[in-house]
This record gives sequence, C-alpha cells and structure tokens, in this order.
Amino acid sequence: MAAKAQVAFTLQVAFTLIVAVAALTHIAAPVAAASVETARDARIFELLDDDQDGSVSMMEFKNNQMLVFYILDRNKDLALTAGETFLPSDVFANIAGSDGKIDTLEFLDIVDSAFKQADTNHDGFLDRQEFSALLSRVRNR
Ligand SMILES: [Ca+2]
Ligand SMILES: [Ca+2]
Ligand SMILES: [Ca+2]
Repeated sequence: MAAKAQVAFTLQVAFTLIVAVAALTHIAAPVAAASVETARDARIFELLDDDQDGSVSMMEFKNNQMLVFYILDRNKDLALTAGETFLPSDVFANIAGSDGKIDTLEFLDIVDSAFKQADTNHDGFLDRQEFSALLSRVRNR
C-alpha cells in the first residue's frame, strides 16, 4: 500500500473508533439526516474538548481516545481483538499486525496520525472547522 493511502486508511480507522464510542455513549441518533449529523459532530467535539476552550489539543484527543480504547477492550487485557472492535476483518488485520491484536502503542499510533492529518493548519489544536472537515472526509470515502 502506498504511504499516502496508508495515512488516509489509518485516519478512517481512528474515526470509525470515535464514531463507535459516540454510539456507545448514546450521543448518536441512528438517523442520517444532515442536521442530525451536524448536531452529532458538535456533541463529539464537545466531548473531546475537556476544558471547553473551543479547541481540541493533542492531549485532550489522546486522553479521550484512550477512553475509547478502554471501553472497547471489554476483557481489560490492554489489547483489542477483532471481536472487540467494529472493524472489518481486513482493516483490523492491517492494524493489528501478526499478533492479531491492537495494543495501546498501535492504537496511539493511529490516534497520533489521525490528529496530525486533521490539524490542517498545524497549530497543534483541532478547531471545529478542522474537526467537521475531517468527519465529512471520512464519511465521503
Ligand atoms: Ca480544549
Ligand atoms: Ca481485549
Ligand atoms: Ca489546527
């Protein structure tokens, strides 16, 4: 797989996980109407923005993604198996590597590249525009 395709690929995976946790925390309504999607994006953003300063720092992003990891890791062995994620098996296998599990380091790698991809002006923070641009990119794939 080419490097650029790989980046887009990990990005989509990271946000599949975010959307999964949003569903788990019953923020998401199972309706695809555009207005509902916008409202849901805003709620996810607020969830990530712990100090509510209107931007999501790398630290806020990582902390919240680790919460996602712990929620998905149902047997609490600090590794995600295919059954614990909502990912298609080929996507899962690509991240998990030969041991068939996603450990915390592999997970944080994905989170890190997702954040860097999303931070289009490279100021180390995600603002609402960057965040919704990212979510719509993931949706339109
Ligand atoms: Ca913040
Ligand atoms: Ca596990
Ligand atoms: Ca930014």
